[in-house]
Amino acid sequence: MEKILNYINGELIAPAKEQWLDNYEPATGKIYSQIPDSSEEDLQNAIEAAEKAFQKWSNCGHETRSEWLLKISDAILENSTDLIKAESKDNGKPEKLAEKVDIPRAAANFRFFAKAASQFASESHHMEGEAINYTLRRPLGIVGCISPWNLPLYLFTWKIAPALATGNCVIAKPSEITPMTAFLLSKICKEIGLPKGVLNIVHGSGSNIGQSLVESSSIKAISFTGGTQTGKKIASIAAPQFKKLSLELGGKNANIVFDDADLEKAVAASVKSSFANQGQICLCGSRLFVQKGIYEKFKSAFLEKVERLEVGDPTKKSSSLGAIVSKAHLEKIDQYVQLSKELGGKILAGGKKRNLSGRCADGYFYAPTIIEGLDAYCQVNQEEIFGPVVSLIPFKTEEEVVEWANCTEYGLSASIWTSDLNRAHRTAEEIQSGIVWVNTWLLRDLRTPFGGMKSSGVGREGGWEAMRFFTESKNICIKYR
Ligand code: TXE
Repeated sequence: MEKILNYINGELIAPAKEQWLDNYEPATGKIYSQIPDSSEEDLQNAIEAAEKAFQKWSNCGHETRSEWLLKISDAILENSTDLIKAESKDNGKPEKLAEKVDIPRAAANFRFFAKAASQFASESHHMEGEAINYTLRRPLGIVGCISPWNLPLYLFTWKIAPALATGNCVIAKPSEITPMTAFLLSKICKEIGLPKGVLNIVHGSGSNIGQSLVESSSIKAISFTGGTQTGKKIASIAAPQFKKLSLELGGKNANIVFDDADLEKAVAASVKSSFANQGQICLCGSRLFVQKGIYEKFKSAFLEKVERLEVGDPTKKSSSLGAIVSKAHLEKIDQYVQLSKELGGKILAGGKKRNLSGRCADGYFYAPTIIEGLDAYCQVNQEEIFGPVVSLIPFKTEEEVVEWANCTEYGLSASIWTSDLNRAHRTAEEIQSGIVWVNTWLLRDLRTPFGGMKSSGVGREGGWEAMRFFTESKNICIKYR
């Protein structure tokens, strides 16, 4: 049975207490590896390593850091075959999705912030004839990066890259449900000789090593992506320490199709935004609002495409949906679908687990599910399901759909489909979310601010937002007359 190891001070080592957690393959329901259930001792070793490395790393200059990040990016691409297989096996997603999205994006994250490191500058403010102010931006020190299981390497590297680019040393904890590609990343970093202690990867449960990481006074910031409830817990610990916090949390995103939308494009994109990654992307459009005039046409075209989606073995090219990440999450999804029936919802497609044969007979599979007939305020349309489940809701007017889109506690992203430019700008302005796509979905420019409002989080990732999050600014004023 393969044992995943911690990466501390440049070495791959077992947890001090030799305690391990089982790691499951979602497609087969079988344990296929073990991960460290790291403890306080492992964290202290990692902090010591990071403290030893910080002086040199924070002063080696942006060109050197930029070169190291490019080396990691190149090495990810060189190892992409293994990383793709590992990501799919660990998360349950189709290999073709890991190949198209997860692994290329992990390499792109390091490349993007390698370039950012060489361009990052700050401001000066001239008091004519009297003084000059300049803003000095210095790294925070040792920072913590904690990531979820849905886009494992993609989100793990999205935090680590800017933290390293700005001269911090990092202690990173991947989800205990999908640790494998983080382990492969640590092997890559060891292989290329990344200076010891600059990046430390500790594995284990959120309530154990995760919580210790947040609690430690040696950790000057936490960049977290995960559930809203966990975000609240982390904030309650970090806030009294005045620790910098970036929280990317849950979503219950609106996907709004007006009568004048390009029907074919809206349907095709809505299939993706409803079911990509088994609906386990916080940016998925789980509430599909369709204006009455186009509702029936949209519904039949959408249904026709969804019924053709294949739920299958993630290693098969023909599989559009792979396995749900865990048994517990599969049950959570099914409970919401059963609840929607009790609330009077009509199941237009799916609505139950999928039982596959062969090696996947005991895997965690769920049919892409479309629910109709539930109002915007019911529990199923208010709470995050985070699975291949979408609620189809007809609406009459722009005012009505904006009110419904904004009526949840979340505010992460939204999509709007219309050919009326004024309406696009008007509605985008009204929607309470950090990200709005018009006539597209998940089109990403890494320079843009990424994040949500309300219960979807605090702070923004991406571009200069991330570089500023991981630095402390100091204004220095020099009087010269
Ligand atoms: O979250 P969890 P999950 C949301 C998504 C869903 C959830 C799925 O909508 O609700 O996250 O991810 C660690 N102290 N997003 O279930 O449990 C845990 O070990 C410190 C939104 O993984 O919050 C894991 O590494 N750490 C997002 C990480 O937190 C703790 C995109 C996330 O675990 C901890 C992805 C604790 N007390 C998912 N408890 C977006 N907005 O982009 C757990 N962890």
